[in-house]
Amino acid sequence: MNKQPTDRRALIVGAAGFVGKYLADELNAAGGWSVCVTKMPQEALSIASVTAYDLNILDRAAVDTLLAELRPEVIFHLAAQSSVAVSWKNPGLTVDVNIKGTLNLLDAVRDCGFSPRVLLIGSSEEYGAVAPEEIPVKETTLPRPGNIYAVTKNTQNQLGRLYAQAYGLDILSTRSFNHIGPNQTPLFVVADFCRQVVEIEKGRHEPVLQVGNLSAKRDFTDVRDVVRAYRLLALTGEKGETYNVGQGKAVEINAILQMILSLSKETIQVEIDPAKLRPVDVPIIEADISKLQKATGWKPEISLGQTLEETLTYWRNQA
Ligand code: A2R
Ligand code: GDD
Repeated sequence: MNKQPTDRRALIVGAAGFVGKYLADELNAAGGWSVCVTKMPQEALSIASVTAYDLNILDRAAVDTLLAELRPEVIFHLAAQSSVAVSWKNPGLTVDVNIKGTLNLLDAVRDCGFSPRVLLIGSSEEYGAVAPEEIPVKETTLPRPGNIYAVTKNTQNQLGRLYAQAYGLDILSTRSFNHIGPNQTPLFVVADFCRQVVEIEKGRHEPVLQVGNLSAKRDFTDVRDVVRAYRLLALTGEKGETYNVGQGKAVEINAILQMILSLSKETIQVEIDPAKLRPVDVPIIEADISKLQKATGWKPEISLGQTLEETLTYWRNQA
């Protein structure tokens, strides 16, 4: 893809995880963007027509240096400790990366001498245990974060709003609901279930699938729809605002499990693994996406069934 001098310069921070490559592909396919990405020094990342830089966001001086070198017009901040389960086990790391790391980025943007737009990727987990009458949640719903990851993402959101107000920075935030698709790590539920089914299909595991809390309801969107929302928000979202990014419909984890099991010919038993149950797991998280739709015209296009099929196929194609 030829980069034009007029292309918007995008920097994706934390691009070697699940979402980063999809976002780079989305920007490249849409055209009009010239894309650079960052990864942690130990991570491998190769994306066609994209330059990757090593960056640990806990190193403030390194953030300054990179911004001065690249002078991005839009920064997509994906870097995070992104797992709720891991945040219970490693709260210190989660606080460091998600709060101190974000602060380093915001301070670097404040001091860089130009005015990039920054899209901070937050989480639906920020809402926590809302009352039944507050479902689906709007951006104005009072957040009551119910786990360490959620607390850090809500702090990120508040820092973003504060820096936008106090310093006039062009910062906006998402609250992204569960996103899924091929290439996600099996720390997360759909990838975890698909990987286990394939292990059973390949005869590497007895036909018993280990699960956590099946009664939770979550709002799942294909990662390719999610990154399209991020691109559109970068173009037409409003400074200082927060946008829910989700499907707008919650589905019980048990229903997801049954859909995945129905895609396999194996007869598989389901067993609860107490280690997969969390100290707190809010019963339902469902998005009101009218604000996002009004701002961008976005709507999800990929069905849950298609995403589950493609994710299972992805795992079947792994060695
Ligand atoms: O922890 P690693 O080695 O997997 O690297 C992750 C990276 N990361 C960092 N990057 C720069 N400086 C740090 N100190 C640092 N710590 C972690 O951020 C990983 O490559 C990336 C995040 O990718 P995932 O964990 O796969 O998250 P995903 O699904 O791409 O979600 C993107 C955003 C995150 O902010 C989530 O909290 C949110 O969407 O849902
Ligand atoms: N991981 C996992 N494994 N979760 C399970 C399992 C299992 O075997 N069984 C049931 N669950 C339930 C969890 O208890 C939770 O209610 C739900 O499935 C989704 O869990 P995860 O897929 O681990 O995701 P998450 O909701 O904790 O966090 C993800 O979504 C957030 C947005 O809501 C991550 O992508 C976060 O980064 C993101 O912000």
